[in-house]
Formats: sequence, structure tokens, C-alpha cells
Amino acid sequence: MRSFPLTDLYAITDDDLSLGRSVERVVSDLLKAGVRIIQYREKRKKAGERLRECRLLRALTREAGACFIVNDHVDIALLAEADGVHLGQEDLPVPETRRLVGEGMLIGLSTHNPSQAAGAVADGADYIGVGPLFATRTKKDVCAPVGLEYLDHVAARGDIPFVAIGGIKRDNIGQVVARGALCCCLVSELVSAPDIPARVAEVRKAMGRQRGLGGGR
Ligand code: TZP
Ligand code: MG
Repeated sequence: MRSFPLTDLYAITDDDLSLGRSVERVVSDLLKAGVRIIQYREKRKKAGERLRECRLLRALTREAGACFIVNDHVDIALLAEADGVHLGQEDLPVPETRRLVGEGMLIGLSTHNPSQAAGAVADGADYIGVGPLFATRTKKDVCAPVGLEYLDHVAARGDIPFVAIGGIKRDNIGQVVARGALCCCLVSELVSAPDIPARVAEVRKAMGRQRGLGGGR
């Protein structure tokens, strides 16, 4: 049976922010650093290129024992044999997506408020994104930061696995961990790092420092 992996970091690809490195290079570095969830999110690419890249990343993530999730595109997720698909509020609804992907694939849903979180639980999503917690320039059509109170709400309810997202960096991740996030999702902080494994280590150090202070649950 599918289940969302218990792990600390969730990375999302973004070719525009990757300093000219290929998505294969970036994901190889993330996997080498021990990141265990990779989401393919390439908004500007064409379907054929997406499929080709996703098949490649599927092979890399499988080899590393990592979870591979495709943003938006259920067809590509199915064809590339991804572990999951990640949807936004304006994408295909979760129940309809479930009919397409079956019981074996994870479905993640981005949420921005308590009512969307409750909807995700009711619709059978496997995990939710909680954010954007801070200002971000990575996602173009993003809403204003939702406030850390929304993270508190989801962490306190504990009825669905969640990942914190949006503007999370080394210097603010402690606050996110302190408020109960076990898994944090970072885009620019990881894919724009000149040395990705070194950056992952710094981010983990900041998370560990907070946990050492008694943060997190
Ligand atoms: N969804 C909500 S915020 C966001 C997505 C995909 C982008 C987060 O990127 P960054 O660079 O970590 O702020
Ligand atoms: Mg989407």
C-alpha cells in the first residue's frame, strides 16, 4: 500500500533556477546528498521533453531508493511510473485523479488554508503542501504567504502527512521545524546552490540545531 515517506527534505526541480545545470545533474546531486523525495516541476517544457526527463529521473530515483513525484501531469506520472503526482487547487480534483492513477500512486495537494486541508483529507489525498509560508519568487502565480498559524493548524490536527513549503531557507527553516514540520520542501535554496550536497548539509544542520533545542515534534 502506498504511503508518504517519512523524511526530512523534499526537493522540487526548476530548470530556470539551476544555474544552467541539467535536471539530471541537479537530481543526481540531491540524491547523492540523501534527499529522498524529488518532484519534477518544469512548467515551461513540452510534453515530450517532460516524459523523457521523467523517465530518466525515475531510473535515478529508483536506483537511489527515493520517491519520485510529478507535478501537474497525471499522464506523464503514469507513463514514467512515478510514485506520485502533485496537484494544485486548480488542477484535476483528487477523486478524479484517483480514478486515473489507481490505489498505488500517491496524490499530493497544495493547500493554503484550513478548509483546503480538510478537503484534501476528505478527498483522500496522501499528503498536502502547506504554504507558501514565506515570500517566494519561484512560483509565479502564488498567493501571499499564508502565515505560520496555518502550519500550526495542520501540525496540531495531525490527520494527514504534510510538507512545509514556500521561501524556506537555511536561515528560517528553524522556525518551520519548531512549529512541527517534519518534512520541508525547498526549491531555490537547493537547486540554486553552487554545491548542492554542501547546501543540503547546511540545511540539515539548521534543522538539527532546532530539533536539539527541543523544536519539532
Ligand atoms: N508552491 C508553493 S510555494 C512554491 C511552490 C511550488 C515554490 C517554493 O519555492 P522556494 O524557492 O523554495 O521558495
Ligand atoms: Mg499544478
